[in-house]
Amino acid sequence: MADNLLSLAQSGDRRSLAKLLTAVENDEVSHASLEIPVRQSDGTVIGVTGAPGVGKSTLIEQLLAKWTDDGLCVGVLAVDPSSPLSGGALLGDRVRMDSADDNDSVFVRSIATRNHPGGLPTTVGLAADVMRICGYDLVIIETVGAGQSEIRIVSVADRILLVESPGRGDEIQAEKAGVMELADLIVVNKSDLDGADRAAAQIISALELSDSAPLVILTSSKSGEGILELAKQLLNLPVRAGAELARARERLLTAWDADLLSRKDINEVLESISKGQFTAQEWVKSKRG
Ligand SMILES: Nc1nc2c(ncn2[C@@H]2O[C@H](COP(=O)(O)OP(=O)(O)OP(=O)(O)O)[C@@H](O)[C@H]2O)c(=O)[nH]1
Ligand SMILES: [Mg+2]
Repeated sequence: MADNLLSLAQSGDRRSLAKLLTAVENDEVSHASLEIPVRQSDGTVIGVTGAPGVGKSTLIEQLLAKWTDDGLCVGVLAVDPSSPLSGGALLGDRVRMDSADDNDSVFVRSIATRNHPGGLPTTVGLAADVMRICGYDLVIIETVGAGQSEIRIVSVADRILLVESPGRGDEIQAEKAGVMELADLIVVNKSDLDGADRAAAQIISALELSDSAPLVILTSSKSGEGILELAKQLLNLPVRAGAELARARERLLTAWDADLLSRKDINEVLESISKGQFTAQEWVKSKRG
């Protein structure tokens, strides 16, 4: 059944692609069952992350307009935390991006993160790979970058764009540290607002110590500043050695976690640890032999 959906989706049938992505989301298919290889990183899957409200979706819409004008087909995966708090904003996203979805060269899909402890990056990775082999030249993954689990998701991407905006204060420093390490490009969006230059200068000075700092660009979805440059840069982002290593680390941890959590005896192990029959460290050691 999934085979059939895949070949229909590859021939351009959008409903089949939508159904196939649902099967991916529900963990009903895998790279193996679909007989598709795990993609090698080639710069075509781009993660876009950043705090809530910095303008990620608006930026993506503008990039879509530019790229599709240039003849590219683009898939978008919006990773949806499904929390009641951000539900409103995300619903807004869907409505807005759905208008882009009328266009045959764009396919937008939300993926819910609930009920996916640890397994989500694998799901998102497969969804991106499916879009790529169905003819989408680029796949953009939008995720709200607020914690470790989002870093994991974003590490599925070949290149990472971190979006910032002015006036978010110093609290950004701590939260950013992990993602900055993974980013290939940092955008200070909303450059039409006060404080954008200062925010960019702060980021650049925070990066001064690193060997291969990511490029920092100012953009505004309102005035259009920097959008064309961003669209161009994202298609040709060089691999940043430090980021590649940091992403490899996240991918390894993800694969390791997924493997561990899929053990048949995982519930017994958890129960024994919770009852104090052995410690987590003891169990890990015993498995290492
Ligand atoms: N002034 C200004 N406002 C912007 C700009 N880009 C986006 N906004 C506004 O910022 C708000 C949030 O934009 P979104 O694109 O939804 O931000 P987001 O990062 O996708 O938000 P979440 O998905 O909820 O994390 C909206 O009200 C936008 O109109 C910009 O360049 N300048
Ligand atoms: Mg958004």
